[in-house]
Amino acid sequence: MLERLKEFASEFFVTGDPLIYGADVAIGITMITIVAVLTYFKKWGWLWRNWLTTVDHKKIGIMYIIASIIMLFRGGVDALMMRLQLAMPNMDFLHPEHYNQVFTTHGTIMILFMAMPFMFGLFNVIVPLQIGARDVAFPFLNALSFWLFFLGAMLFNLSFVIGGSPDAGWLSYPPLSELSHSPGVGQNFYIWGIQISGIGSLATGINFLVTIIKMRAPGMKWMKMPMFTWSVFSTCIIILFAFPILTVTLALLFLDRFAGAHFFTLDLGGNPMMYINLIWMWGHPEVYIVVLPAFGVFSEIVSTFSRKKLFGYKSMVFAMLIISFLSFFTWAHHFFTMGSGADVNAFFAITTMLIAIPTGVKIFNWLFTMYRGRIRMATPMMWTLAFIPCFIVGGMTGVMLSVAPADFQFHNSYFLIAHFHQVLIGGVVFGYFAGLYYWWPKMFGFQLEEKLGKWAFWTWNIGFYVCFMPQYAVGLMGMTRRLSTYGWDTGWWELNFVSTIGAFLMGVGFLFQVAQIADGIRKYKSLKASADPWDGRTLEWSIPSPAPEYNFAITPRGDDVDEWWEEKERRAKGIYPPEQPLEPIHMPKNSAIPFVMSIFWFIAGFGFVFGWLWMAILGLAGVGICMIARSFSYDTDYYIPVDEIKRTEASLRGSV
Ligand code: HEM
Ligand SMILES: [Cu+2]
Repeated sequence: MLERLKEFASEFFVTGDPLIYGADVAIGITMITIVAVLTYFKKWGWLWRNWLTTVDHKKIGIMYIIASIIMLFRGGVDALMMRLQLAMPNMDFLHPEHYNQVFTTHGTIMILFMAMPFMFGLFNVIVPLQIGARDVAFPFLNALSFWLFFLGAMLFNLSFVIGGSPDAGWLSYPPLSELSHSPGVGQNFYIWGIQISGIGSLATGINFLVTIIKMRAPGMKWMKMPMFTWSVFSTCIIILFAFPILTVTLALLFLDRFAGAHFFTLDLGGNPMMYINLIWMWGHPEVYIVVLPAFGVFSEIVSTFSRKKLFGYKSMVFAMLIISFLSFFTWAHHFFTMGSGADVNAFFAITTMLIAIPTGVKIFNWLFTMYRGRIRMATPMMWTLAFIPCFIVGGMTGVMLSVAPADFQFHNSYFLIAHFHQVLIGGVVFGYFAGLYYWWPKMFGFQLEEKLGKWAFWTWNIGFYVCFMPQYAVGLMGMTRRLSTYGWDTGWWELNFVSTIGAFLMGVGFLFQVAQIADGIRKYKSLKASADPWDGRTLEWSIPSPAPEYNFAITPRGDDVDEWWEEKERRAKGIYPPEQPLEPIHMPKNSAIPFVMSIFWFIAGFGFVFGWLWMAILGLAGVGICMIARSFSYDTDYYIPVDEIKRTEASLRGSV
């Protein structure tokens, strides 16, 4: 009996590596500390009422961002481990099979569990405030989306200590990801972690589409919407069409592994290339999903910090919609080498190049917005300025990759790694950082000090170029991606060594950011932010920081793109809007169901990962019961009485 238990435990838990034991201990200690702190300060009730059961879009947004920063840390540690391994030839720090796991978890976590939730966090906090709404269209669904994302991410991360990590790359190509080649449970963790969080992403996409279509302030016509909201709208259209493809593709892969189907196997009629086509039909749109909101953030910041209207508003909108559309017709540029022939490759090469046109239009619009503007160099603007050249180079190398014959050489080399990190870091990460710095006062009610922020900015930026510029070169010299080591005779080591230094500089940048935030939290009383610290232009700056739970005491109007700016101008001339009477505000009630239901999804996912059907069925039954419970709960809303609104407004406005 004891022997069998031991055998089970040694398969169930990941063993044998000191790094993992170290991580086990760290995870254990962190958990115990969290539980101890919550118990000691009697914060369990607070945690439950204010966070775990909340349906408030602002709090959900904050939880998304916290989770994504933790994931940035884990993905970043993965990256540094890989860079350490590659710093010198013949290094023995990560063994090949371990290296495979690390690049797989790094890529998956960075895109799905870092970029996506960071983006959803910004959507959540800002979109309702920008369009003058009280919440999103479906607050309950919104909470459910968050918890599905969170528990999906946790399921994926669990593979680090239980069962073993996936190691077939961030897109899990078959035949490598099939049972024949990956008999362990790692790929199952990959599939279920992404499936569960993917349902949440699809629901968020729908939620924000409906919110933007139905809940804009009176007067806010389509062409009066703030640019960030437009970017969210275009992104959500892509989510709506792309995520179902991901769900189906992973479901088919799971059927192959779980039920012996042959969709993508090498034999019995399966075809791995089918998977690769399908996954990129989601995967390419996915990269536009994460970058468009960054474009939205930059548009807001450029105009606020240049104190000018955004140049070329309409062309910005059309550029984004065209990019959303085109993003669905470029997927095959990821495998020009498949052998589909010159005509097919030419089609996908041209569609890819076409995307450079609307993107170029946007870049010129940002430049023209700055032209003759009175530019202020606060941190959000600095990240925006750094983004522009970085994204131009990243975009240009993308156009180089899209030249099909040339791609036979670039394909799967470090040239590609450098290219996509340049657009993902220079575009997406810099964009979300800029957004976080820009809206931080609105989220938390205090300002971050700029000094550490500037240190973070410079270390990240210098680190970025030091890390990735050498990779273009080493890629052209023949170094391929997913390579766990190389010899002295390759002539690659100097460039790799420099690259590793750059990676660690970015790590230092991250530490500066953590220090900046910790410092801000310590001194938050003295850093109190006003309602409108940047002299903003859109409606979110018209209400106190942080926004009260009902957002707007009186529904605002949205007659102009820069409604709040116009309003300030009118007020300066002494024209005030007529007093409007306050009315009770209709609000959604908190609910435990999203949290509990997602826990059941987690249980079901875990059951499927290990092929324990009883557990999967138990989990799914729990999900079903939660759905039924929700259908029969009628007590889901309440009104905030006028007195209470008056009190809240007086205390918030009084201190501003
Ligand atoms: C912070 C600095 C970063 C560094 C130093 C870094 C470094 C690396 C390294 C060394 C690899 C493995 C290359 C290989 O062996 O093939 C890699 C792969 C990858 N990275 Fe990063 N990375 C960083 C940030 C990011 C970010 C922010 C994202 C996405 C938002 C990202 C997405 C990916 C993806 C998708 C892969 C491919 C994984 C695969 O081959 O399956 N990385 N990165
Ligand atoms: Cu692509």
